[in-house]
Amino acid sequence: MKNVLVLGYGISGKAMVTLLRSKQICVKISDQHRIDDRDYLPMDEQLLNYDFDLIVKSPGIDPRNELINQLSLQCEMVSDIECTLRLMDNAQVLAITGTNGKTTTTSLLTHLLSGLDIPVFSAGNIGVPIAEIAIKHQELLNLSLELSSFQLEYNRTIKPKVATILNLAPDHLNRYNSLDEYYDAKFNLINAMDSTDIFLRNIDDAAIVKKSQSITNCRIIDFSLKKEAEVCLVDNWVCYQNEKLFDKTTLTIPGIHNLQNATVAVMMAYLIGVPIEHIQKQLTTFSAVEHRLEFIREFKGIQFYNDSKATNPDATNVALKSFEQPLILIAGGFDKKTGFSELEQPIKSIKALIVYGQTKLELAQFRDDAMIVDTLQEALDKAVEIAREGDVVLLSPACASFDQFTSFEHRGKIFKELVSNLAQ
Ligand code: UMA
Repeated sequence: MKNVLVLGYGISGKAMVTLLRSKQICVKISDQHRIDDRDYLPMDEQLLNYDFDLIVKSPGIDPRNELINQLSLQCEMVSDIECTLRLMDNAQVLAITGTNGKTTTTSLLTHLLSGLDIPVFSAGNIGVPIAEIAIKHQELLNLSLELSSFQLEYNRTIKPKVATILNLAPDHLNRYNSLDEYYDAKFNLINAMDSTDIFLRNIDDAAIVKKSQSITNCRIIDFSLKKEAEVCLVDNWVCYQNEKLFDKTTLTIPGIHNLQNATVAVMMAYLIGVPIEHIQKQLTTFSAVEHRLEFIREFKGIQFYNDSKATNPDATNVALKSFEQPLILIAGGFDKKTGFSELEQPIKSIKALIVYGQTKLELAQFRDDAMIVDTLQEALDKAVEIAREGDVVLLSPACASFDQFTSFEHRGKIFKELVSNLAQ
């Protein structure tokens, strides 16, 4: 690797450039916005005239863009993850993708691997560019890697020791031409794995089972919370073969989806040789990830939860199943063209629906009494007006945030501020 073009100068692009320069590799940088750097090149067809031996594309750049497509035909194009791993020989990679639960599982895995002789770091879609880890750490380490479909679009060489696809559900349909294409991008995760590597397969997910029929390149271990499998529930225990891994009642994170996330994280830790006593001890001290079914406060007997990370209908569906109290749902946001049909039934059975943002009318059609407002502040005001003691007010948008916020973290932070400011 001598001459590399980095496309996109966001957090992953910047870390990538720093890493490449630290290895004395010639770098050019291109971004749709002009940046102040001696190696900047405008993002236009002039790029086709250069002779690069590798192009690193930031995940946010759509590969269907004409220029990007032409560049990828002319030169090998990879993600920042793939490029960084080619430059790292000190990492044992444990990789997690799927539509929902990635961040919780990645964080939990990191927690389970903490306190051992080998240090562990979370990286990838979780918000930490992998190149940042490579710059700072040359020692042997475990990498708990959260990967989005965007980061897997071209993958040919990422080779995790253990990998999983947690689940598959419609998302990002503004980026892919079909659901199949989105699911295929996720399955690129296992392209380079061999018989020494393990794919943890969720056999409770029909789409995963269907798409994984022809996998022969790596070892597969099936897990299920509903039926018998190599990893499954026996009474309250999640077991692997004859070994009791953990008692589900010791989990600190609620819901069946979190039991599944924990099963994966525990199996990954177990498969790389972490003692089961250490895993079980760590499990009891893990707390929920910010913006994911995060309890904010109780006000006048009403509980407020921030689930801003629910950026697709499946995630909201899971959140709705996690409560038994009367529920007031605040939903809506940027339109990713996913459609919301899977929310129709669950939304009918909750106490009230308040919608805001770009998708508000599409969501409102599921209930005649849906309350339609414009902003998150108005949505919260409405929720407080109608909520009674014992109710739960849940922000679980089922949509991305970009119509009114810069990110789901921004949206969640604002919501938490608004809730915290509710006067006693
Ligand atoms: N840009 C272009 N042309 C384009 C699009 C973007 O030049 O067509 C430029 C922008 O001007 C900007 C840069 O690219 O300067 C932004 O790059 P990026 O959008 O790839 O974002 P990064 O800041 O590098 O962050 C990325 C991930 N972003 C996306 O996938 C959109 C982060 O995931 C990830 O945490 C980070 O790398 C570190 O690995 C975020 C995300 O929204 C959280 N992920 C999606 C999701 O979870 O649903 C997939």
